[in-house]
Amino acid sequence: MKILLVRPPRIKQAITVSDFMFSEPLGLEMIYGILEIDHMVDIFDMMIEKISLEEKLIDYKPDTVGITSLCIDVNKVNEMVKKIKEFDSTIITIVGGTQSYLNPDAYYNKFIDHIFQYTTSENLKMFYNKIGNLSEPIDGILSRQFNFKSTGKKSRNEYLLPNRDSTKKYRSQYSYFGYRPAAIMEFGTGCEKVCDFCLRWRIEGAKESIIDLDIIQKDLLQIKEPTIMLIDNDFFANEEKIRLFLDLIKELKMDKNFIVYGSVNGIIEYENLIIEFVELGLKAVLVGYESFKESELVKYKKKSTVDDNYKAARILKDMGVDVWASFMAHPDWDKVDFKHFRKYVKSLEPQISSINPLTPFPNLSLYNEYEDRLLYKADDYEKWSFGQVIIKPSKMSLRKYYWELLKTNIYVNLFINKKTEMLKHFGFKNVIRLVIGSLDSFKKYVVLMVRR
Ligand code: B12
Repeated sequence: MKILLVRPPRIKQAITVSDFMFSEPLGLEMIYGILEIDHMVDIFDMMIEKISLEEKLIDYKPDTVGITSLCIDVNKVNEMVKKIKEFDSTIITIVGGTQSYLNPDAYYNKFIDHIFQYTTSENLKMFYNKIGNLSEPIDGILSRQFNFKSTGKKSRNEYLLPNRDSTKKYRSQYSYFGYRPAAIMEFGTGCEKVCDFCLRWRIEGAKESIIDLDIIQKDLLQIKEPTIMLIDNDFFANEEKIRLFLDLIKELKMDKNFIVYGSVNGIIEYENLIIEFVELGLKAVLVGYESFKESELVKYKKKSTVDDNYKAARILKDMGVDVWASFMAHPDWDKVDFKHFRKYVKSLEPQISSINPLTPFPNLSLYNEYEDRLLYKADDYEKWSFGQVIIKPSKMSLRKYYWELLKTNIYVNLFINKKTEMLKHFGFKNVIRLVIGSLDSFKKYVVLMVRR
């Protein structure tokens, strides 16, 4: 069987971070690792490719095309499968990824044959061995021939050993902020913090667990890039986890730059372990400070306070670790709030900051809370990028709110983001790439503002 695995192209009209954070399609590399044993497989990354999908179909002649997808990709994926079926109706079309886990119904249409709601080595092997000849539904797979009904067995995506060589031709372009090339991997899944605005624990579960160490070890040894971004929801979740990872990279004599997502609480609690991690290559931590208001942190069910944010910032600064901070703009902020917020960001002294409007994704309880203030419908997929204002502001017009966001972003980029430090760490070419990426998001904000 000839299998083509595709990542959809960038969604031009959506506000995304993919100009700064542009990592490999890890999910596709994982299924490649399983499927290559019995089949001929190729990955086609349309975020990079210059040739069109039609050209690839003519050239590769696949029997089946599998597409990965995130929330904003739905319309594009549905357009792609239609084109594939029009090109050759016998090609079997399959969709997987975060969107099919969270909202598979977005794909119930006549151009899609199967949806992987969750993926395990077991359902993958079983499905691809029986493909085109299914007599009954398979766990985790919603097939059109069974009216998109599965067996009802619930589970989650399994973390499999990716084949990193499957994206060899693209790897030099995968990056994380200024680090390029960079690989991504996960060491522990799940998150026990269960913050109200966050989707990640809904995808991976509310329980922390370490991934099979055999997979981790094999994976660490196959990664050739000098930088590894660990995509764990909170790398500093507990002492045992950090200890285990540090011992492992010491044992494997890894000489890499590491970037992690880390919680404020973890930074404070495991300061001593983080000092050790810095000696072993930790370069930057993505920290969700989220807000300057105590009341909002409580409402978001964040387990940290405004004061904790300052403590964490001080700890990382003293260790010389870069902080890539993220914040959420609340729709009830007024002009004065934005002003206080800018001051607050400055006082935390992060190297880089990003500010996203609060996004009550349909799978979150926040969605019901803000349902009557939503500016877009749940199926306006391209709008749900976490970069666009989704909740109607209460203290100013939408245009003024966009203006405040734009002003804040410009202020942060010009006066807070540390350009000289970035130049030192990332080099001229990478900084230019980041600046161009920021200008592109500014441009999109200006368009949104003017259109209002
Ligand atoms: C790495 C990452 C990225 C990478 C690339 C992701 C990719 N798949 O292409 C980059 C940096 C480019 C990225 C960008 C964005 N991301 Co992102 N990202 C992540 C992150 C941190 C990890 C995703 C990951 O690799 N998981 C591990 C892999 C193995 O899981 P997986 O892809 O689901 O794959 C498994 C299965 O689904 C299955 N599978 C996957 N595809 C397919 C296909 C087939 C055919 C089959 C059979 C199976 C299958 O195989 C795997 C095995 O189990 C998650 C957070 C998280 N922890 O989930 C956010 C996350 C997925 N991103 C998110 C968002 C919102 C975005 C952006 C829109 C943000 C923005 N404003 O820019 C952009 C969109 C980019 C674009 N299209 O232009 C949201 C998704 C929300 C949603 N409902 O879809 C998440 C959950 C973070 C969040 N905010 O909550 N992201």
